[in-house]
Amino acid sequence: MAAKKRPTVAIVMGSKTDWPVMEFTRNTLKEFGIESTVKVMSAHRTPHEATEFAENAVKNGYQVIIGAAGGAAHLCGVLAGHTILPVIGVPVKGWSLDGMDSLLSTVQMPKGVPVATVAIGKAGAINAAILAVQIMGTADAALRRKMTAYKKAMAKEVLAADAELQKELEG
Ligand code: RP5
Repeated sequence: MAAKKRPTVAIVMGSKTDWPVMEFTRNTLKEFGIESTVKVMSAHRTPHEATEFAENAVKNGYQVIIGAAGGAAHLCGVLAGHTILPVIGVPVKGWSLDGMDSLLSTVQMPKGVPVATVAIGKAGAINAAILAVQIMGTADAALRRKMTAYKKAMAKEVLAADAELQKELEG
């Protein structure tokens, strides 16, 4: 039996309620053959665990951390403050303000500690995975080839949708 690959990406969510969105991240990574660890850890509710996880992330073989949180979304900033790995932040829609609170509290990091913040919600969850693949692809030719194929497939889909629309408009 082949040994299971060690995960290179960590997905860290502030709550299990973020999972319906962050499942898109895990599934997109899987499309590229990338294993991920998924953890629930909160900057506010379990600050010790979140800090410890980030501090040990390099030692544990991770190359990228993807964080996700809603509301006063400090998780990604805390993770970024405790690791030298790139941290990608997904703002999750909270219970009010339509995700603007999560977006601003994730993106507005002080100089020296970036969080690569993607779009709010599902699009961001998918893009976080794509960005992680692109980051890791800088040192991995096979991943770069997969990214090229992914982009080609995406373009093909758009062109097919356009052809279908043109037909409908003509008919
Ligand atoms: C954040 O608060 C979590 O990331 C989640 O998006 C939000 C609400 O958490 P729950 O109250 O649903 O656990 O920390």
